[in-house]
Amino acid sequence: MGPNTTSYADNALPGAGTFYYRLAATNSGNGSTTSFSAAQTSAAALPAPIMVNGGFETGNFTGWTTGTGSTVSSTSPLAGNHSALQTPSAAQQLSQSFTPLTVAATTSFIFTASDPGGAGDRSMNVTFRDSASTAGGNQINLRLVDLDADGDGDVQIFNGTWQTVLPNAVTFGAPTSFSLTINSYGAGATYDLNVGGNVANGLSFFQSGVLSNFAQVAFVNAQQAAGSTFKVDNVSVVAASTGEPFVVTISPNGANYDFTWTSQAGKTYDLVSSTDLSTSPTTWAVWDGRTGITGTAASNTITSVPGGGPRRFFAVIEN
Ligand SMILES: [Ca+2]
Ligand SMILES: [Ca+2]
Repeated sequence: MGPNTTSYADNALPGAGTFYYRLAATNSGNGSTTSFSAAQTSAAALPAPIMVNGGFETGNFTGWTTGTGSTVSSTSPLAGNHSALQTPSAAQQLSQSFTPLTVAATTSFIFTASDPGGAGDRSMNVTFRDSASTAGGNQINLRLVDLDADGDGDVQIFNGTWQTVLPNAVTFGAPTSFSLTINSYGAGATYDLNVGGNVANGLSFFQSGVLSNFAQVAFVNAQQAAGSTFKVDNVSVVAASTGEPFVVTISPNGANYDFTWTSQAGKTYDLVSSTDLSTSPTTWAVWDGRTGITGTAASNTITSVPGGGPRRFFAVIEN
């Protein structure tokens, strides 16, 4: 970092957890002392895994709700040793519910589906529901069809009528990876579906205000033709982080220092310190009586903190 740099954003953290950064500052004014400080940064907490047994590697439907026609198959699995296999019937579905999400979430899965046969015949439906809805209620529906019976699968989304968003994008019988993100925009907004930002053909689709939250993924084989099947595997739901990165800035203030960090109302903060890094900052002593600092939205600043010698490490602890 260059001279007078007072902040650093690390966008390449491996995941949730607490990360420690050593900060060395050199003052060549008198050609002698190199001072050190340390700032502790916690990455914004990422949600725990949302889907249970999304790869069906338990060999059964642990975590899932099934209708008729659902089996776990070890024949030609799409990933690992097992996939879910769905055959058509009148009341079939394979679903999993989870704690309702109110942040953007991306659902991904691998699937393979057999050709439904005729023009417009359906093969696989995928439904996204909120916690209040049941089949036919508030939901976002996708389906795989072959509208023109050319042997290539077309992806449609229901928006009052079925809209084709990815024509001929799926080869029947070939494993296909698929993902889409459900977003919520603005205060109090309901979930919207936005497809197309990451697909090769550039087509897009937007449907607003469908869900009040996101709480279930369901796979349905609604094709009535005998013999139509699909497999699905590696189903995952990844929610966007809800927190802001925790950033600590240390600025010289005369002979002392000012500390500013991203903070939240309702939290309290302690400034702790140590002369070495051999112990965890959670065990460090409060420095300069700076404890129980009331958090305010966006950021907190404390001023005129003594540095305490040529080398000392600091951490801000969020409580
Ligand atoms: Ca699997
Ligand atoms: Ca087609």
